[in-house]
Amino acid sequence: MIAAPLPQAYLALGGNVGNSRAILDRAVLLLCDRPDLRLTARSSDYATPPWGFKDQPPFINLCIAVETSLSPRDLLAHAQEVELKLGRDRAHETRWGPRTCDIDIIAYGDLTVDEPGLILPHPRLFERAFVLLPLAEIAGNRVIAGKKLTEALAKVDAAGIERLPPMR
Ligand code: A4P
Ligand code: MG
Repeated sequence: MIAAPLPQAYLALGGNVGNSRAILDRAVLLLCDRPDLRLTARSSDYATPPWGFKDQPPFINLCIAVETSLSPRDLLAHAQEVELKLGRDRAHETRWGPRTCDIDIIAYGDLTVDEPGLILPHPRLFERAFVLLPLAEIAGNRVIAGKKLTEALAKVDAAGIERLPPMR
């Protein structure tokens, strides 16, 4: 019997509190430390100017691709558990303000979801060079919500974003 291919999801990670590169590296390890989720691609780390609320330190951002048998809801719950393990404290955050580790689901297969607490594809994807740049590195030809990622990237302002060399 040939097994059906697992859904592929894209996750965006970001943080600007603490040693963000080490924290996000650990987040990728924790996310993938289960048998029903497999890492298939990981972008470089990027240093990115703060978006939204500007008066805060720069962020580190990266994107990963995973194959998973988790449902979108279970994937979100798992990502939020990882955020908590890494010290995220939602009770003391301001919207778009500083955080240790934020994990967004950018897309899950070609699924469209618009429910309380889960919107797919991520509603602010096409405004955010700090997501589009790392995502285009690992999936430039991928089309999300009818838009090819490399073409979406060409339409946003990526000034000040720096691709970082590997840590090791
Ligand atoms: N939620 C709904 N859909 C999703 C989804 N597809 N993935 C809900 C993840 N979560 C989703 O999340 C608030 C709620 O969104 C969750 O409870 C979940 O049920 P949050 O992480 O507290 O989001 P937020 O901060 O209020 O809003 P948003 O738009 O997700 O912002 P970010 O991305 O979290 O904003 N600048 C740079 N350069 N780099 C960054 O990484 N990040 C932020 C934080 C601001 N500026 C930034 C960066
Ligand atoms: Mg978020």
